[in-house]
Amino acid sequence: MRTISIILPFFKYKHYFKECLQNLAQSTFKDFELIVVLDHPTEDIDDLLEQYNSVFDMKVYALPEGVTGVAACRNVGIQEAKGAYLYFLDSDDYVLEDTLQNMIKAIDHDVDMVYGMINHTWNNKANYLHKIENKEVDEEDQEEREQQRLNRLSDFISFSSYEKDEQQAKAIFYTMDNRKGIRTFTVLGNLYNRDFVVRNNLKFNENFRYYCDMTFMCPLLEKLTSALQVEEAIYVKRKHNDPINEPALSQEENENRFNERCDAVEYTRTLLKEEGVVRFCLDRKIVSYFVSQMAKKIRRSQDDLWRTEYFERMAKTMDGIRPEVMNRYKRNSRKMVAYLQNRDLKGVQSCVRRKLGIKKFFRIFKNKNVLFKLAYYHVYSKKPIQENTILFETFMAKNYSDSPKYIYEYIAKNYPGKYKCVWALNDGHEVPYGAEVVKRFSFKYAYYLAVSKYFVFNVRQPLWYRKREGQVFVETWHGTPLKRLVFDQEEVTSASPKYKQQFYRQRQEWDYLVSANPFSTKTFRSCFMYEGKMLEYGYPRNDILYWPNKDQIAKDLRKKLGIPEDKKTILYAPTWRDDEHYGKGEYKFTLALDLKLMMEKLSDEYVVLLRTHHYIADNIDTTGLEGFVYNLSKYDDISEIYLISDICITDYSSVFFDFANLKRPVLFYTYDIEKYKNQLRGFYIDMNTEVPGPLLYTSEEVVNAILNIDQINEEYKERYEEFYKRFCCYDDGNASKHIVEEVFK
Ligand code: C2G
Repeated sequence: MRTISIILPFFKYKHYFKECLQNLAQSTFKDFELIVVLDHPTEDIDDLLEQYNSVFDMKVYALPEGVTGVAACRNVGIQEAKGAYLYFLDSDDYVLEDTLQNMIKAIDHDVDMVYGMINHTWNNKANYLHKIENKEVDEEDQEEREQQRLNRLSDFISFSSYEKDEQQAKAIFYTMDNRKGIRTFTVLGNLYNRDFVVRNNLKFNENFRYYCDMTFMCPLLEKLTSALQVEEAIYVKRKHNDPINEPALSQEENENRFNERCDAVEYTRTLLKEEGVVRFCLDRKIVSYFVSQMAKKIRRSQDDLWRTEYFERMAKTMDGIRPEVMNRYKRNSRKMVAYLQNRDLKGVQSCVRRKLGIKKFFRIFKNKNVLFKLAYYHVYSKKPIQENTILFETFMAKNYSDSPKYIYEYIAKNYPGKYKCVWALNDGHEVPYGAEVVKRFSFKYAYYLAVSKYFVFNVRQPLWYRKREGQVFVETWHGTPLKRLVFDQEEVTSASPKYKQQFYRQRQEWDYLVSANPFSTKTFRSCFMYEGKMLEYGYPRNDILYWPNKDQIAKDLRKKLGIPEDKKTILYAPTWRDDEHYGKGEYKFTLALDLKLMMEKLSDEYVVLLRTHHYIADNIDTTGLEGFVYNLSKYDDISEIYLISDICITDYSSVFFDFANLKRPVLFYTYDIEKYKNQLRGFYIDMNTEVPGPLLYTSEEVVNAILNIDQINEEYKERYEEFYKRFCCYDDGNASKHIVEEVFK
């Protein structure tokens, strides 16, 4: 007999399932059987099953026609299991190498349940471990939380001691009470003694799609006679970062969900003792759900169901709560529940208002920055829209550059006085042609977000922006995509895990999206799931590369920057790395290019123009390289820098798509390409065969390439031509003109 039977239901998302199996194969504990139960999958997973059949002692079952759901899968698993212990594993989650081993090691007597820890993540194992190693989980914060948990535990034990001994109370606390919210009411992460489960005939209720866990877990906890905690046994529960295309069960939208929640609670109650502590916990969870989540919906939701049918349904469930449950709630929550039980909607609403009002007050008190948002919602958004006002923003107001700059200048030159132009710029520096400058996230900024008719942004609008009817949003974006973006990106490591969900809403507010080439058009449609109007005229930011006076501009700029007349220039413009950051929007950059070596070998002929990405917070130390390295990281506009660059070196930045308009040589210093491609981002085009220059892996190779640049030009001539035709085909110096004529008719 195997020690553990792992029960693994599979419904969809093969790539997660694959990862789950890969991680399980790395488990140091091997004495388990794997019971895979298929819930009518539509993806072809035969290859996976075949591959892992030889790795595990694996049995595969399929649910019969007409039967579906995770509850049914798990019941089949329980029925077929032969192991001493049961372990439920979901196909989109994973365990760490030592999870199972640690649990089994700790068992020194016969126990009904061994409960481990659940850690939540949005990432695959490599990125999850990276975050843990880099202590992105704040230790102080963790200690504080652990302390709070212990306080709550001792409170819980003293309160529940009338029925259970301390060990069991602790088990109930950890598996029911301590796991945040009713949503994470889960059977995952624990080992269950199979004998105990079978003896007590414990099963999942198959009528419930979302809330079946409580129907198994609650009676189990009530019958528990012994339990053991193993904190080092971590179950990694993964949230899906794409709830639009790949929702997890917990993210699925289904109008039946709410009623099911109430039904499941009511059904589970029938399995429990009226005055038992498990019943107490169950009731407490539904009360907490009501006062913290549902109440908000009763007040704010556009959907009237929350004030009618759902309100009634919740009231019915709430009629059944044990009276002592309410003793532990604050006065306002107690009143809210009492009003609900009396079917008094107005009463509930007034309690919610009070609760939210107090919350808002404390938020303002703690962070005065929210004041401008309140002004935005409650004052500015009620003012009329100003028909001729345009708000411009580039890279979160860090500089005056990119396509919004060129669109603005075109308007200023060709329609003087017609529009009131406003620029968001954090350092408040002046811009030509007299636009008003406002700081991002200030009262004035909030004001113009509310009243401007037009918006020209090269990044996303703030999350709190709500587009008003009549407003026109032009999104220029900021580069032809080489690295995978948003919905085409499997892992989201650097942005908020809710990135895709937020993006989905934000892109619906765009009326126009600028595309520099047919490739971008196609890619943006997929990666942004964008269905709106595409402006396919090239990038306004590249107009300058075609202007007739571009040589004069270059000459003036070289002079302004003090670049010696007799030297050629090498622009080094790398991008940022998703996994190397200090805080939000602040990234580390370690220079991997040996500038000293370059100086030694190249300084007779060249100087280097160093330009880091605007996300990079590190100031690159160029001591000892004076006169050879010019750090232009703070210079507003990279398009102007292209004009004075003879060679461009980048890595995975989109800069080369733009620079190629000049038909000057491009080199790729891709020292970490494997990691970037496989772990961090992935690419849309093959860097080995499609980019217009060589991939170089060491500083020596870079130096040699520059010394032999004519040879490289010759070697890459054909590929460069093809690349130019494919990516620079729209740019002709008139993108701003076309866009302005189309948008501002
Ligand atoms: N940029 C710059 N200096 C750098 C790197 C980038 O000025 N060292 C500017 C360029 O205009 C570039 C833009 O920032 O085109 C975007 O930078 P990327 O390195 O391509 O990275 P990212 O901001 O992630 O945008 O579709 C494009 C993608 O969204 C990439």
